Amino acid sequence: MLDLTGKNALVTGIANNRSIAWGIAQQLHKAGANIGITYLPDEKGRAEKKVAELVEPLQPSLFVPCNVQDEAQVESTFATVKEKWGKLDILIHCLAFANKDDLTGSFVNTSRAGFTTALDISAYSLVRLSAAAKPLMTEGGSILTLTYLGGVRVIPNYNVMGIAKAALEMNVRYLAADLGPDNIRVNAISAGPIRTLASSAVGGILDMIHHVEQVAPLRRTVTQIEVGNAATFLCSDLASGVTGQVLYVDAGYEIMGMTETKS
Ligand code: NAD
Ligand code: 0WE
Repeated sequence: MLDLTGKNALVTGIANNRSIAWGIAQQLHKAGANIGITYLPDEKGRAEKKVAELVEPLQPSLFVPCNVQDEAQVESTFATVKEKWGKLDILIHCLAFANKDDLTGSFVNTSRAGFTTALDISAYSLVRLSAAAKPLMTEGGSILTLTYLGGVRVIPNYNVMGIAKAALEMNVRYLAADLGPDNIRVNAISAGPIRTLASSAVGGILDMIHHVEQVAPLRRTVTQIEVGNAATFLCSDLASGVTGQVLYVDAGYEIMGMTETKS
Protein backbone atom coordinates (compact mmCIF):
# COMPACT_ATOMS: atom_id res chain seq x y z
CA MET A 1 0.00 0.00 0.00
CA LEU A 2 0.95 3.57 -0.57
CA ASP A 3 1.91 4.85 2.86
CA LEU A 4 4.44 7.53 3.72
CA THR A 5 4.02 7.29 7.49
CA GLY A 6 7.38 7.79 9.22
CA LYS A 7 8.91 9.44 6.15
CA ASN A 8 10.39 12.94 6.33
CA ALA A 9 9.73 14.99 3.18
CA LEU A 10 11.38 18.32 2.42
CA VAL A 11 9.42 20.36 -0.15
CA THR A 12 10.91 23.34 -2.01
CA GLY A 13 9.13 25.70 -4.40
CA ILE A 14 5.89 26.72 -2.69
CA ALA A 15 5.16 30.37 -3.51
CA ASN A 16 1.35 30.36 -3.27
CA ASN A 17 -1.76 28.18 -3.46
CA ARG A 18 -1.27 27.64 -7.21
CA SER A 19 2.28 26.30 -6.90
CA ILE A 20 2.82 22.74 -8.14
CA ALA A 21 4.86 22.20 -4.96
CA TRP A 22 1.73 23.01 -2.93
CA GLY A 23 -0.18 20.23 -4.73
CA ILE A 24 2.70 17.85 -4.02
CA ALA A 25 3.01 18.86 -0.33
CA GLN A 26 -0.73 18.33 0.23
CA GLN A 27 -0.69 14.83 -1.29
CA LEU A 28 2.49 13.80 0.56
CA HIS A 29 0.86 14.98 3.79
CA LYS A 30 -2.33 13.08 2.95
CA ALA A 31 -0.22 9.91 2.53
CA GLY A 32 1.13 10.41 6.05
CA ALA A 33 4.52 12.04 5.45
CA ASN A 34 6.07 14.42 7.95
CA ILE A 35 6.45 17.69 6.01
CA GLY A 36 9.22 20.30 5.95
CA ILE A 37 8.94 23.42 3.83
CA THR A 38 11.54 25.74 2.36
CA TYR A 39 10.65 29.08 0.84
CA LEU A 40 12.47 31.77 -1.16
CA PRO A 41 12.90 34.68 1.26
CA ASP A 42 12.39 38.31 0.21
CA GLU A 43 13.56 41.53 1.89
CA LYS A 44 10.21 42.38 3.49
CA GLY A 45 9.49 38.90 4.81
CA ARG A 46 6.25 38.81 2.83
CA ALA A 47 6.95 35.42 1.22
CA GLU A 48 7.65 33.91 4.64
CA LYS A 49 4.29 35.11 6.03
CA LYS A 50 2.33 34.09 2.94
CA VAL A 51 3.79 30.60 2.67
CA ALA A 52 3.61 30.03 6.45
CA GLU A 53 -0.12 30.82 6.45
CA LEU A 54 -0.75 28.59 3.43
CA VAL A 55 1.06 25.53 4.75
CA GLU A 56 -0.27 25.80 8.31
CA PRO A 57 -2.85 22.98 7.78
CA LEU A 58 0.00 20.56 6.98
CA GLN A 59 1.62 21.36 10.35
CA PRO A 60 5.16 21.40 8.94
CA SER A 61 7.75 20.36 11.51
CA LEU A 62 10.36 22.43 9.71
CA PHE A 63 10.01 25.79 7.91
CA VAL A 64 13.21 27.37 6.62
CA PRO A 65 14.38 29.98 4.08
CA CYS A 66 16.33 28.54 1.16
CA ASN A 67 17.45 30.60 -1.80
CA VAL A 68 19.28 27.94 -3.83
CA GLN A 69 21.76 30.56 -5.08
CA ASP A 70 22.85 31.24 -1.49
CA GLU A 71 25.35 28.62 -0.29
CA ALA A 72 24.87 29.60 3.37
CA GLN A 73 21.11 29.08 3.15
CA VAL A 74 21.51 25.67 1.49
CA GLU A 75 23.93 24.59 4.23
CA SER A 76 21.74 25.84 7.07
CA THR A 77 18.64 24.20 5.53
CA PHE A 78 20.21 20.75 5.67
CA ALA A 79 21.83 21.45 9.06
CA THR A 80 18.30 22.10 10.32
CA VAL A 81 17.04 18.87 8.70
CA LYS A 82 19.84 16.94 10.42
CA GLU A 83 19.21 18.58 13.80
CA LYS A 84 15.38 18.32 13.78
CA TRP A 85 14.79 15.09 11.85
CA GLY A 86 18.08 13.17 11.91
CA LYS A 87 17.27 11.56 8.56
CA LEU A 88 15.67 12.65 5.31
CA ASP A 89 13.58 10.36 3.07
CA ILE A 90 12.09 12.58 0.37
CA LEU A 91 13.34 15.72 -1.36
CA ILE A 92 11.05 17.65 -3.71
CA HIS A 93 12.84 20.07 -6.05
CA CYS A 94 10.10 22.22 -7.58
CA LEU A 95 11.68 25.51 -8.59
CA ALA A 96 12.93 27.29 -11.68
CA PHE A 97 13.87 30.79 -12.74
CA ALA A 98 14.98 32.64 -15.83
CA ASN A 99 14.99 36.38 -16.43
CA LYS A 100 11.71 37.42 -18.03
CA ASP A 101 13.58 38.99 -20.98
CA ASP A 102 14.98 35.56 -21.82
CA LEU A 103 11.50 33.97 -22.06
CA THR A 104 10.41 35.93 -25.09
CA GLY A 105 11.72 36.75 -28.52
CA SER A 106 14.75 35.34 -30.19
CA PHE A 107 16.67 32.57 -28.35
CA VAL A 108 19.89 33.42 -30.17
CA ASN A 109 20.06 36.70 -28.24
CA THR A 110 20.20 35.00 -24.82
CA SER A 111 22.89 36.72 -22.74
CA ARG A 112 25.68 34.90 -20.93
CA ALA A 113 24.37 36.22 -17.62
CA GLY A 114 20.80 35.13 -18.39
CA PHE A 115 21.94 31.67 -19.43
CA THR A 116 24.01 31.32 -16.26
CA THR A 117 21.14 32.43 -14.01
CA ALA A 118 18.62 30.04 -15.59
CA LEU A 119 20.97 27.05 -15.50
CA ASP A 120 22.21 27.80 -11.97
CA ILE A 121 18.79 28.16 -10.33
CA SER A 122 16.84 25.67 -12.45
CA ALA A 123 19.38 22.87 -13.03
CA TYR A 124 22.54 23.12 -10.89
CA SER A 125 20.40 23.53 -7.76
CA LEU A 126 19.22 19.90 -8.10
CA VAL A 127 22.84 18.72 -7.97
CA ARG A 128 23.60 20.93 -4.96
CA LEU A 129 20.48 19.95 -2.99
CA SER A 130 21.07 16.26 -3.79
CA ALA A 131 24.64 16.48 -2.48
CA ALA A 132 23.37 18.01 0.74
CA ALA A 133 20.55 15.45 1.03
CA LYS A 134 22.72 12.38 0.37
CA PRO A 135 24.37 12.03 3.81
CA LEU A 136 20.95 12.48 5.49
CA MET A 137 19.23 9.79 3.38
CA THR A 138 20.65 7.06 5.59
CA GLU A 139 17.74 4.66 4.97
CA GLY A 140 17.66 5.32 1.24
CA GLY A 141 15.54 8.04 -0.27
CA SER A 142 13.69 9.57 -3.15
CA ILE A 143 14.52 12.82 -4.94
CA LEU A 144 11.99 14.29 -7.35
CA THR A 145 12.17 17.30 -9.65
CA LEU A 146 9.74 19.00 -12.02
CA THR A 147 10.46 19.40 -15.71
CA TYR A 148 8.63 20.45 -18.86
CA LEU A 149 8.37 19.25 -22.48
CA GLY A 150 10.27 22.40 -23.51
CA GLY A 151 13.41 20.56 -22.37
CA VAL A 152 13.09 17.99 -25.17
CA ARG A 153 11.13 19.85 -27.89
CA VAL A 154 11.26 23.46 -29.02
CA ILE A 155 8.31 25.33 -27.45
CA PRO A 156 7.93 28.99 -28.52
CA ASN A 157 9.37 31.44 -25.97
CA TYR A 158 10.47 28.75 -23.47
CA ASN A 159 13.95 29.46 -24.83
CA VAL A 160 16.71 29.34 -22.20
CA MET A 161 14.41 27.45 -19.80
CA GLY A 162 14.35 24.64 -22.37
CA ILE A 163 18.12 24.33 -22.16
CA ALA A 164 17.88 24.43 -18.35
CA LYS A 165 15.27 21.63 -18.38
CA ALA A 166 17.41 19.53 -20.76
CA ALA A 167 20.28 19.91 -18.28
CA LEU A 168 17.92 19.14 -15.40
CA GLU A 169 16.69 15.91 -17.03
CA MET A 170 20.28 14.80 -17.65
CA ASN A 171 21.10 15.69 -14.04
CA VAL A 172 18.36 13.25 -13.05
CA ARG A 173 20.10 10.43 -14.95
CA TYR A 174 23.61 11.13 -13.68
CA LEU A 175 22.36 11.58 -10.12
CA ALA A 176 20.33 8.35 -10.33
CA ALA A 177 23.44 6.46 -11.43
CA ASP A 178 25.56 8.09 -8.73
CA LEU A 179 23.14 7.71 -5.81
CA GLY A 180 21.56 4.38 -6.76
CA PRO A 181 24.10 2.31 -4.77
CA ASP A 182 22.92 4.24 -1.66
CA ASN A 183 19.32 3.27 -2.51
CA ILE A 184 18.51 6.88 -3.34
CA ARG A 185 16.19 7.15 -6.34
CA VAL A 186 16.09 10.26 -8.53
CA ASN A 187 13.21 10.97 -10.92
CA ALA A 188 11.39 13.80 -12.67
CA ILE A 189 7.79 14.54 -13.48
CA SER A 190 7.23 16.35 -16.75
CA ALA A 191 4.02 18.27 -16.11
CA GLY A 192 1.75 19.73 -18.76
CA PRO A 193 1.12 23.49 -18.62
CA ILE A 194 -0.66 24.63 -15.44
CA ARG A 195 -1.58 28.19 -14.42
CA THR A 196 0.83 29.13 -11.64
CA LEU A 197 2.73 32.26 -10.60
CA ALA A 198 5.65 31.31 -12.87
CA SER A 199 3.57 30.31 -15.91
CA SER A 200 1.11 33.22 -15.62
CA ALA A 201 3.97 35.69 -15.81
CA VAL A 202 4.57 34.38 -19.32
CA GLY A 203 2.58 35.78 -22.26
CA GLY A 204 0.41 33.24 -24.09
CA ILE A 205 0.07 30.61 -21.37
CA LEU A 206 -3.73 30.65 -21.71
CA ASP A 207 -3.42 29.98 -25.45
CA MET A 208 -1.08 27.07 -24.68
CA ILE A 209 -3.56 25.65 -22.19
CA HIS A 210 -6.35 26.01 -24.77
CA HIS A 211 -4.18 24.17 -27.32
CA VAL A 212 -3.56 21.29 -24.90
CA GLU A 213 -7.31 21.07 -24.23
CA GLN A 214 -7.85 20.56 -28.00
CA VAL A 215 -5.03 18.10 -28.65
CA ALA A 216 -4.17 16.07 -25.53
CA PRO A 217 -5.70 12.56 -25.44
CA LEU A 218 -7.60 13.45 -22.25
CA ARG A 219 -8.76 16.77 -23.85
CA ARG A 220 -7.81 18.75 -20.75
CA THR A 221 -4.84 19.99 -18.78
CA VAL A 222 -3.64 18.46 -15.52
CA THR A 223 -4.00 19.83 -11.98
CA GLN A 224 -1.44 20.42 -9.27
CA ILE A 225 -3.14 17.63 -7.27
CA GLU A 226 -2.69 15.15 -10.14
CA VAL A 227 1.01 16.02 -10.24
CA GLY A 228 1.03 15.63 -6.44
CA ASN A 229 -0.48 12.14 -6.73
CA ALA A 230 2.15 11.02 -9.26
CA ALA A 231 4.85 12.56 -7.03
CA THR A 232 3.52 10.64 -4.03
CA PHE A 233 3.73 7.39 -6.00
CA LEU A 234 7.29 8.07 -7.18
CA CYS A 235 8.38 8.92 -3.63
CA SER A 236 6.70 5.85 -2.12
CA ASP A 237 7.95 2.28 -1.84
CA LEU A 238 5.49 1.38 -4.63
CA ALA A 239 8.07 2.94 -6.99
CA SER A 240 11.04 1.19 -5.34
CA GLY A 241 12.26 -0.10 -8.72
CA VAL A 242 12.00 3.22 -10.56
CA THR A 243 14.95 5.61 -10.88
CA GLY A 244 16.41 7.96 -13.49
CA GLN A 245 13.03 8.38 -15.18
CA VAL A 246 10.96 11.24 -16.50
CA LEU A 247 7.24 10.52 -15.98
CA TYR A 248 4.89 12.58 -18.15
CA VAL A 249 1.88 13.87 -16.21
CA ASP A 250 0.44 15.87 -19.08
CA ALA A 251 -2.94 14.33 -20.04
CA GLY A 252 -1.03 12.44 -22.76
CA TYR A 253 0.02 15.49 -24.79
CA GLU A 254 3.62 14.30 -25.25
CA ILE A 255 2.71 11.29 -27.43
CA MET A 256 0.87 13.31 -30.06
CA GLY A 257 1.97 14.33 -33.54
CA MET A 258 0.02 16.24 -36.25
CA THR A 259 -1.21 18.63 -33.59
CA GLU A 260 -2.20 21.50 -35.93
CA THR A 261 -5.64 22.85 -34.96
CA LYS A 262 -8.04 25.23 -36.75
CA SER A 263 -8.28 28.72 -35.24
P1 NAD B 1 5.75 28.69 -8.92
O1 NAD B 1 6.03 30.10 -9.29
O2 NAD B 1 4.61 28.44 -8.02
O3 NAD B 1 7.04 27.97 -8.35
C1 NAD B 1 8.35 28.34 -8.71
C2 NAD B 1 9.13 28.39 -7.41
O4 NAD B 1 10.50 28.62 -7.66
C3 NAD B 1 8.65 29.51 -6.48
O5 NAD B 1 8.20 28.97 -5.26
C4 NAD B 1 9.91 30.34 -6.28
O6 NAD B 1 10.01 30.89 -4.99
C5 NAD B 1 10.98 29.31 -6.52
N1 NAD B 1 12.30 29.89 -6.78
C6 NAD B 1 12.69 30.71 -7.79
N2 NAD B 1 13.97 31.07 -7.64
C7 NAD B 1 14.42 30.44 -6.52
C8 NAD B 1 15.66 30.42 -5.82
N3 NAD B 1 16.73 31.14 -6.24
N4 NAD B 1 15.78 29.66 -4.69
C9 NAD B 1 14.71 28.96 -4.24
N5 NAD B 1 13.51 28.95 -4.85
C10 NAD B 1 13.36 29.68 -5.97
O7 NAD B 1 5.54 27.94 -10.34
P2 NAD B 1 5.36 26.40 -10.71
O8 NAD B 1 4.75 26.42 -12.07
O9 NAD B 1 4.67 25.67 -9.63
O10 NAD B 1 6.86 25.89 -10.87
C11 NAD B 1 7.40 24.81 -10.13
C12 NAD B 1 8.22 23.88 -11.03
O11 NAD B 1 7.35 23.25 -11.95
C13 NAD B 1 9.29 24.58 -11.86
O12 NAD B 1 10.44 23.74 -11.94
C14 NAD B 1 8.65 24.64 -13.23
O13 NAD B 1 9.61 24.69 -14.25
C15 NAD B 1 7.91 23.33 -13.22
N6 NAD B 1 6.86 23.17 -14.23
C16 NAD B 1 5.83 24.07 -14.31
C17 NAD B 1 4.83 23.90 -15.26
C18 NAD B 1 3.70 24.89 -15.38
O14 NAD B 1 3.06 24.94 -16.43
N7 NAD B 1 3.36 25.64 -14.36
C19 NAD B 1 4.87 22.80 -16.13
C20 NAD B 1 5.95 21.89 -16.03
C21 NAD B 1 6.93 22.09 -15.07
O1 0WE C 1 8.96 26.16 -16.24
C1 0WE C 1 8.01 26.90 -16.39
C2 0WE C 1 8.07 28.33 -15.88
C3 0WE C 1 9.48 28.82 -15.84
C4 0WE C 1 9.70 30.26 -15.51
C5 0WE C 1 8.74 31.26 -15.60
C6 0WE C 1 9.09 32.58 -15.30
C7 0WE C 1 8.12 33.71 -15.43
C8 0WE C 1 8.51 34.92 -14.62
C9 0WE C 1 10.97 30.61 -15.14
N1 0WE C 1 11.32 31.88 -14.86
C10 0WE C 1 10.41 32.85 -14.92
N2 0WE C 1 10.82 34.14 -14.65
C11 0WE C 1 9.98 35.18 -14.55
O2 0WE C 1 10.39 36.34 -14.34
N3 0WE C 1 6.90 26.43 -17.07
C12 0WE C 1 6.92 25.09 -17.61
C13 0WE C 1 5.72 27.25 -17.32
C14 0WE C 1 5.91 27.87 -18.67
O3 0WE C 1 6.74 28.91 -18.86
C15 0WE C 1 6.75 29.19 -20.22
C16 0WE C 1 5.91 28.30 -20.88
C17 0WE C 1 5.37 27.43 -19.90
C18 0WE C 1 4.44 26.29 -20.11
C19 0WE C 1 7.46 30.16 -20.91
C20 0WE C 1 7.30 30.25 -22.29
C21 0WE C 1 6.47 29.38 -22.95
C22 0WE C 1 5.77 28.39 -22.27
